[in-house]
Amino acid sequence: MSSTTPRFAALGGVAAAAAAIGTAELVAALTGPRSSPLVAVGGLVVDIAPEPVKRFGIEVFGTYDKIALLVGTALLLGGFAALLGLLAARRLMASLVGIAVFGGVGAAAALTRASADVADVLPSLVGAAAGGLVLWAFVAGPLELDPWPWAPPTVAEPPVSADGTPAPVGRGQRVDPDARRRFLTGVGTVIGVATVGGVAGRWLAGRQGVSAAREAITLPAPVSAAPPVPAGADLDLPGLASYVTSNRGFYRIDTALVLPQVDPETWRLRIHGRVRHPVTLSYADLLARPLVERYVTLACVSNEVGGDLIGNARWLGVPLRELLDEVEPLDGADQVVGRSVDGWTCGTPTAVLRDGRDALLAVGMNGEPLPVRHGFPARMVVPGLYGYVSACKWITELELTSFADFDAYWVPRGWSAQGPVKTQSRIDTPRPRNRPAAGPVTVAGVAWAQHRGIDRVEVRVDDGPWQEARLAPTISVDTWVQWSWQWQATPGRHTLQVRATDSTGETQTGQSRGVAPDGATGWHTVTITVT
Ligand SMILES: Nc1nc2c(c(=O)[nH]1)N[C@H]1C(S)=C(S)[C@@H](COP(=O)(O)O)O[C@H]1N2
Ligand SMILES: [Mo]
Repeated sequence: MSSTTPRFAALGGVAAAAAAIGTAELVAALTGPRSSPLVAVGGLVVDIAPEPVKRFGIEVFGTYDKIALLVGTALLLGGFAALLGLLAARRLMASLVGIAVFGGVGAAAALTRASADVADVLPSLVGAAAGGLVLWAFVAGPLELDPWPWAPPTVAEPPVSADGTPAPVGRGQRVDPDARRRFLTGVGTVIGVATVGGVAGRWLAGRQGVSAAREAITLPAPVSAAPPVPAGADLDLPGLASYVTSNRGFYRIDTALVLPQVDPETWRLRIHGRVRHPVTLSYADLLARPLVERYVTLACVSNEVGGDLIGNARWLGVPLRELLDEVEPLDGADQVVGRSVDGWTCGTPTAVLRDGRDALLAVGMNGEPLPVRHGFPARMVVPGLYGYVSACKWITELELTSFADFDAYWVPRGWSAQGPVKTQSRIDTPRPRNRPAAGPVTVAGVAWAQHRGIDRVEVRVDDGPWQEARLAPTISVDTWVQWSWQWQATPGRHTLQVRATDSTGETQTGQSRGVAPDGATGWHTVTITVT
């Protein structure tokens, strides 16, 4: 059927895949970024990947785990495409069916996404059609159109074997240079056009975002302002995390491959389930209520000992306790499920939200409307609980239910249904690469035990006695605290360790445990070479 050499067939396959993806991204500019097959399949993979794989992704790539996933997917697709090209050179129909299967997988994945609609299958289907067309043009060549500019290369002289029959074309045979040039130009053109189209599609999709709507918002002043940051709370040392984390510097963890763009005009929060008076609130309703502003330190359960998946911000919002009091949870409704527009859920104990702590339905972060990546227009922030059980971003529902009746997103994936933050401490300076000079060295870091508060931080050198560090002032039991300790450092390699004790008198355990199922334990340990 084809005279294409294997390398060229593979290239044709890659060009077909590029055409498919570029076209799909362009169509997704109309149907929404989450209908892009890359994003939809990636999202499905994130949801169904076994827990250890996901943890590996977060550990190795951290906040870049999503980029890594997309790049990995693209590489994998490229490999498959090359194989499909090879197949096409022999069995065109089979390879076209292969492309159709890919398109079908993309379309099906798009349909599994939360709040998907039928149009979401279009990017995958139109993309697959474009890919099939390109593959056909390259590998089989439309015979009626001769000479077709993208005709597959032909051998200059048909080789003839000893018995006079034409020998099959294969590896190592020479291709007519003109046909070869045409083919490669065709491949280059298709890949170029597909890339431009794909990037344009992404860009167009991004422009439909809610940044403009967000920037137009002026948040009302709180009726209860956050206490000011006490003087000296920020030791302001190089390498030490600042006391208040900027919005740009704040860690981001979520399962969303593309950021949900939620229009505050049409956004609604439905509070329902096992309640006496279900209610639906608009963004304007929220802003019209008395708002409070509080500093709360938010931490991720996937934060390793010494890790940086933690930040402290000033949140503005409606006390969740007040909302719950109004809807009146029924007996037995011991869990409040926060549900995001993208279907993600977290389950928070109703009692925690009503015990008087500053659990907020937040609309503001450090004096601005919530950044889109941190949950615009509204999210939950609950002091003392890890984010995965409490900090639902892009929230659209609060459903009162029970822990017995519903498992939130991470629970069937092996994480604990209850996620109180563990008492932890971290050494920020010196770091191993600093190689300080012998003499006085300031050792400093942060410690946290949200909603219990830190009572004491101790440091030790080379397994020596624990020595008490100085605690900087902090705002409340819901925020982290900076600590420092003067070390008379002597030349050589030394091990520094830190441990914290919370206000209940409990000192963090030195037993090292990983992040699953309910948060890492152990003492942060750094090895420093003193010169
Ligand atoms: N919609 C949604 N909200 C979410 C998540 C998510 O995956 N989807 N992840 C949670 C987790 S695990 C954490 S630690 C916090 C992180 O909040 P941040 O990204 O604003 O730092 O958000 C929580 N809220
Ligand atoms: Mo998290």
